[in-house]
Amino acid sequence: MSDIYKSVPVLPSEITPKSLYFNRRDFLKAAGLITGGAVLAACAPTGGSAASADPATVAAYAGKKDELGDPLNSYDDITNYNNYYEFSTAKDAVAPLSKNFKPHPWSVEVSGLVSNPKTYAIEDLVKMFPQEDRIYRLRCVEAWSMVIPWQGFPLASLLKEVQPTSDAKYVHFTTLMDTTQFPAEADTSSYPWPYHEGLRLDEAMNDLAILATGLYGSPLPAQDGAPIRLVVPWKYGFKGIKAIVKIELVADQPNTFWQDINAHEYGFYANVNPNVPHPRWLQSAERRIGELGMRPTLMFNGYGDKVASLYQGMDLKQSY
Ligand SMILES: Nc1nc2c(c(=O)[nH]1)N[C@H]1C(S)=C(S)[C@@H](COP(=O)(O)O)O[C@H]1N2
Ligand SMILES: [Mo]
Repeated sequence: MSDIYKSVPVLPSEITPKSLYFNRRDFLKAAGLITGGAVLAACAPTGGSAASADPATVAAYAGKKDELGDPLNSYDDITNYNNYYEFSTAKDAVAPLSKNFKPHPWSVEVSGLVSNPKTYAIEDLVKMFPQEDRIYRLRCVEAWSMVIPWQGFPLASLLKEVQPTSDAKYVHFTTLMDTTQFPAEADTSSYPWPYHEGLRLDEAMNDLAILATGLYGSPLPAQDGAPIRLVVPWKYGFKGIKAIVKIELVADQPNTFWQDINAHEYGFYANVNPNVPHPRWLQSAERRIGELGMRPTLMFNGYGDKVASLYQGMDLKQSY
């Protein structure tokens, strides 16, 4: 890691404080500038973010819940409250700034320690693997969370296609580097672009880990990582890298974007853990976007029955 990143202010949480964000949304709603909840008109001026969602498809998710009984966050919240530093560090600025992002044509290179390296066109990935519905909680390290109905396919399905060799121990993911589409990437002195992330191979093979290509039954909006992003619901949200162009199988634990910025605050594993406080944010509780109070944060974000065995014998305090 280069020293230049150490001085960077990290994750300036809540640049738009939630109270302001929601007051502004209420104001815009009252002024008739945006529509609420699931009843999005296809051309509603929601900052351009909802243009591709068919309102009937979105409405079909009304009343759905996750396996803990938590209701879904609205399409509107999921597509207007985003962390995506390639566009902006302000959550409500991402949707309007990503309006002209081009998720097609797009290909994903899968390479490194594999028997069958291959570059896949995004259309082929969507055709090759049945797109499954997965309702997952997303818990950001900044102590907010959402419930999101994703469509996608298990990362394991793709890894099985390329056949990792016996030397492959980790998976390294990279976001598109394109300063014409992501103006913030021009400033490489502030952030170690492109965004990059990693998983241990056995984590990547876990059935909960998916590559998402849609949400609410509609194509993945630019602000949520179109055309393809990682979702690993038992880990903090920053592990869910957006706009992936490369997946490389490697022997050694790869660096991650946030580790490169501040390894003391952002670990490689980053499993959701209410018992390990973060230097700047509460981790024992979280605010579900759309709710007023806090709710307790669950170990592994509530997915421990499916993933805790991956970490047997590991000091989970170190895993942060
Ligand atoms: N390429 C890229 N991926 C990213 C980020 C980012 O800034 N750039 N932010 C991460 C963070 S901190 C979170 S919480 C989630 C947010 O996903 P969402 O906006 O779809 O809710 O995306 C993650 N993936
Ligand atoms: Mo995050």
